[in-house]
Amino acid sequence: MLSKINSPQDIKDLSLVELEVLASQIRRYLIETLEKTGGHLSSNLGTVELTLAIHKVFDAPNDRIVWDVGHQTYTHKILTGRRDQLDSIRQFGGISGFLKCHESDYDCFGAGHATTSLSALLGFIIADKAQGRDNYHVAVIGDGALSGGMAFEAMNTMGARNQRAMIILNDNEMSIGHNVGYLAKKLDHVRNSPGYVAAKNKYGPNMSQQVKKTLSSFKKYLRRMVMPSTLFEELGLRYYGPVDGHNLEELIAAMEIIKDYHGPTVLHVLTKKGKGYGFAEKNPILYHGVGPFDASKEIVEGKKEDFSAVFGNKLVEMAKKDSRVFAITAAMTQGTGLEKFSRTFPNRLIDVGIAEETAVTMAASMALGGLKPYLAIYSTFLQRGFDQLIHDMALHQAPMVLCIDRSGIVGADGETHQGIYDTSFLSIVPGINLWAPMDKVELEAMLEESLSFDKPLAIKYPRGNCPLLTKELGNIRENLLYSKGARTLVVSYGTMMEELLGLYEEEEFDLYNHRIILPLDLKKLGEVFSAYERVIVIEDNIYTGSLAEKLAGHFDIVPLTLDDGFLEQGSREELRKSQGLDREALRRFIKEG
Ligand SMILES: Cc1ncc(C[n+]2csc(CCOP(=O)(O)OP(=O)(O)O)c2C)c(N)n1
Repeated sequence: MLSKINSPQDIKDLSLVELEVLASQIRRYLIETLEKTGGHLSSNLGTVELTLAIHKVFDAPNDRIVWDVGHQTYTHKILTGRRDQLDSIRQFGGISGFLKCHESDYDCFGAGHATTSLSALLGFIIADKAQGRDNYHVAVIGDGALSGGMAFEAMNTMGARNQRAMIILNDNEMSIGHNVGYLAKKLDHVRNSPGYVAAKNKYGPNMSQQVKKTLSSFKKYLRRMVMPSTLFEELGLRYYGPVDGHNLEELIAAMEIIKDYHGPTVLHVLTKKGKGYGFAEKNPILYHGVGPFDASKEIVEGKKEDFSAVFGNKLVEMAKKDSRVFAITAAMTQGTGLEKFSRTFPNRLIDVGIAEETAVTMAASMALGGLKPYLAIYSTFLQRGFDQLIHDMALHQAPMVLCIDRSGIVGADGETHQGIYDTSFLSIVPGINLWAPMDKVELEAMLEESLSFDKPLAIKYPRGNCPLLTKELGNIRENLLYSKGARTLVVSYGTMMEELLGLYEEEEFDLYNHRIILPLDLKKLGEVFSAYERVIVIEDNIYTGSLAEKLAGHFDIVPLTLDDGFLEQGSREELRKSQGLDREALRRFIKEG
């Protein structure tokens, strides 16, 4: 059946039984494909029926369907003409792992970062109404994404405007890890509320028959749950649910009943992350994002020595001897290497949910309040806390530490996730100190040094393996010159250093490890640079705002950076090559200019 589905029109006339068969075929296709490509497995297995129901009930692309983050939209891609391209997902030149407006007319709004969907939906409602369109507006947002402030900002306006909209809350009790915060508890209450349990017990597995018998009694059931969900009602959104997100009949009936309500509604849908694939159901965190794997076997997590793990281990060591050390994460405990910290010091890890703005401001006041907070955050997500960096951290000179993970090229997640802007946007934050270790020794030394550092500090490091390159550390608060008396000097830091140290062994140039990126010590740099005929500055950051651009304002240097703009998806090697930053291109550039 799956091979005949080329657009949402092809599912409109399918019977319930046929849709159920299609759902299981899609699940199998997802597992078989992701085995080869990798991708966001658990979240996608959880949204198969939900996506089928949405495309059955609504008429995309005329009706607007906005997906939050977009990592759970593989079934949507399959149903909207991209089935045969799924095996290129997240690869160089292939389809995106998220939604992109230019990839399909059915992707009305692209994303990658969480919690933009409700604000985006609001904009479409206003635009469509203003131009006389009478289409439906649907947003799908996860319970994790709902922890972000933008969702509440948008609901606040939606409630006041009181225009027709359906917010589908895809509640699987998980963000990437377990969901946190009071809201998560509140949603949990709904699952376990006497009302829901009683209704489930009354209609039980026969809920579907109940639906068939009379839609109006199902409607009553949907509204019985108002009690535990006053949160939405108080904001002026009408709450319905919860419904079983893997029961197509329930889902379709609920959407049909609610869709013509004149104001904004919330349909609370309960799903299971990893649904239908035992290993992923058992460990949805591990299967949230996977590389290629063998579906017949459980993935065994190897011991990692990436930058995140080195950071996490070192922070545990520091916290043991200094009770001021606290860790902060915005829903990224696993990704940022803080799992061990969370087990060792559960009360000293503050997970604020997908709320980067709060994470930055809270870190600032924790620091002013006498603690030593380490905010571990991906470069790309720190973008959301930019105002807070200036207004709360810098203005107060708060001695907090930003531990910026996934700096530089990140790879398969593409444009929305590249960490290629951080040197640029941090460099305009007044008084910022920005350090970039090239390896394990430097990262550990910088973290150690940070304990007694009393100004705002950002330490940035890339995704992936943390090498051991240091032969001589020197004073970690200063930059380091590797010299063989050449006439060309290459200046770089962090991620690019591994490749450059390799080339240094083979080619005729000196190398300056500019690990203290900011502030610039112009006097010292002037002295160093004056000994060379040519100075090349190499970085995996866009040119505007880069170290290279700053140095070009003072010295005669040749920049080699990433191009300004967006950087697509692909492996780090492919992307470096596309930007002339791979080993051979670097060699040529250094030799020939
Ligand atoms: C602003 C931002 N912070 C962090 C992330 C990383 N992230 C991607 S998916 C995800 C969990 C989202 O949970 P939920 O919305 O419940 O979706 P689920 O995967 O459970 O379906 C997180 C934290 C992000 N994409 N954007």
